[in-house]
Amino acid sequence: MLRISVLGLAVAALAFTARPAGAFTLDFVAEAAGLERAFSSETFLNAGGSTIDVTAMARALSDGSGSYTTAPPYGYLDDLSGGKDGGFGVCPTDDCEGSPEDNISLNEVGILEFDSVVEITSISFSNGDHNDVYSGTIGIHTGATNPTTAAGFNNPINTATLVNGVLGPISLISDRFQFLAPESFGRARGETLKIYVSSVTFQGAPPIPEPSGALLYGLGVLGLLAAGRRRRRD
Ligand SMILES: [Ca+2]
Ligand SMILES: [Ca+2]
Ligand SMILES: [Ca+2]
Repeated sequence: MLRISVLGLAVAALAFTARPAGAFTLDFVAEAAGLERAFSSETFLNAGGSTIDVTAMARALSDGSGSYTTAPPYGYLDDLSGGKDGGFGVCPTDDCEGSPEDNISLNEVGILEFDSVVEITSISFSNGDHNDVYSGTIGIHTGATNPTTAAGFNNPINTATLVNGVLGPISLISDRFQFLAPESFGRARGETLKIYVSSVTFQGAPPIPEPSGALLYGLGVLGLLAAGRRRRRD
């Protein structure tokens, strides 16, 4: 009887701890429209007007055979090509205007850093030809560490699960996400194995269960009742 009451109060208490309201979409295709550019780091979204900032950056795998062993690459926003979506890519220099190196290719890593923990629920990708991504494995690494190999990425996702280039619904919870193209997971290279991150949909992280004021109050009342019962029995 007592256990059931405590459980009921705990459930009621959790219901009060709601996650930040709303889902947000970070639309890199829209961000790039008419304003294609390279950046070392750039903040893109102030979600909900005040709550969540997202900063995009780039780095290279340090053990890779790519051409970035000396200088770090730049993040890049690539505009439409032939009317087809591009988005967030990585450029080896600060200028990829008219260059095919503007996407995330072999050993390049695109990074999104949020200023609070979020849950990513879907991601859309385009490939180097600005078509939907359908082949290979995309690496998404969550957390603060910087893996130096593709194998070190903790969320390698087979793109066979993508529909129209969209990965979702998924649940990736972190404040830092790193993206690696299919090219980095094998010897094959080609435009179909490069990626742009076209858009990311996310919401505030699910609440971590913790005693709330309501639960503590409920437990206090139960304690008083139990004490009263013990006193009567004595
Ligand atoms: Ca392009
Ligand atoms: Ca371009
Ligand atoms: Ca590139």
